[in-house]
Amino acid sequence: MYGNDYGPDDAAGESGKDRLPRRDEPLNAAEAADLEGYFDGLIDADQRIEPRDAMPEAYRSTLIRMIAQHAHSEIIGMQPEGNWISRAPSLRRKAILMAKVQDEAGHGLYLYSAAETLGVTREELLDRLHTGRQKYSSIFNYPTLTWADVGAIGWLVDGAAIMNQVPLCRCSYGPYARAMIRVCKEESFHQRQGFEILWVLARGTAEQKAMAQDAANRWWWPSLMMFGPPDSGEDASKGHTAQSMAWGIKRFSNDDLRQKFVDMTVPQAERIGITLPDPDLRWNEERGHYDFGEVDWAEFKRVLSGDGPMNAQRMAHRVRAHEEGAWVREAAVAYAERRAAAAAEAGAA
Ligand code: BYC
Repeated sequence: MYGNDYGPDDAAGESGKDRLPRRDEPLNAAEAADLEGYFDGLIDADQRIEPRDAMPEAYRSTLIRMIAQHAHSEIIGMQPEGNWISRAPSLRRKAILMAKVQDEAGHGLYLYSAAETLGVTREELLDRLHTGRQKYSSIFNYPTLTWADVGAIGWLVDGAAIMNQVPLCRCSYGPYARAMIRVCKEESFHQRQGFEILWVLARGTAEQKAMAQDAANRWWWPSLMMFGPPDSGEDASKGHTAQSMAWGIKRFSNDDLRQKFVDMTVPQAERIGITLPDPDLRWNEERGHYDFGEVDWAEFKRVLSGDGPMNAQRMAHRVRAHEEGAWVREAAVAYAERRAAAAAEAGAA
């Protein structure tokens, strides 16, 4: 077992805390005898935990839950947008949308790989998804009714995703933090393409403008739900946030990120020329933030329990795609085995 030997040079490390020296030798006897102390020391020094470091079981299982849920969201998130690839309004829009949906598949792959470093297989994670034992983001249980929804997903859903994921580039678990760096770069492109779709529609015909407004109306509240339930003030002890922040997995509360998202997005809506569907939305000079209305948490709970508009369809499609893809997985394994056998034979010769 080794100490934490990655990290300070990547996107992490603005904490200013002293770093433990980089390690490239096994733990000494005292460190090995006090693994919990060693783990806490790494966390206190704001260093990365790597797969080969000892870690408390609860830290490991929290990360498996969170990274797997994130990976599942990426691949289920391909469905609402994939719905529009064959109907994109121009060749340019189609090419951009295909690239974006492929990016989401890639994000799923990095994230399943990151989860696998915690000692769980991809097959097991997919099985947990398909049997409802793990979740994916609530947001993907809403339908994409018009082309403007593709714009709203890019602008609002990817905008919310970036707000949540940029701090995850500083997550204490190395493989997740490193995966997030590339994911966030791609998400920023996605967010801009969504903004641009709505910008163009808002400058089009009256019908196109109405379509952009309708999409924003339908996606605004579900986007605010993406950040998760309230976890500050009197809700501070609810959910996983306090423990995950103590472990350096989460860097901000759900409520803080939601507020940052609202503050970032309201001026963007004004620039596009669409209104956000919240009569309580207004700048609060004293707080230096926008006030906004109450999220419908009963709706969030309904969607999480499987009763959203698209839950059944999303899962049925996912399971079908997995079953129909069995031959690809079998062929890939057979090919890898044949190559390995050929390499072994060449090595023996
Ligand atoms: N949907 O204590 P909390 C994308 C659950 S991909 C469903 O705050 P935590 C994109 C939560 O799991 C976007 N469930 O939990 C892809 C927990 O359940 P349990 C996905 C939710 O984990 C393709 C309970 O509620 N991003 O943007 O500390 C195309 C209590 O919550 C949700 C990520 O996954 C939700 N929205 O914080 C386009 C980012 N929210 O264990 C775009 C990584 C909460 O009590 N994940 N729950 O059964 C995270 O940052 C955190 O896991 C969350 C929740 C902020 C989401």
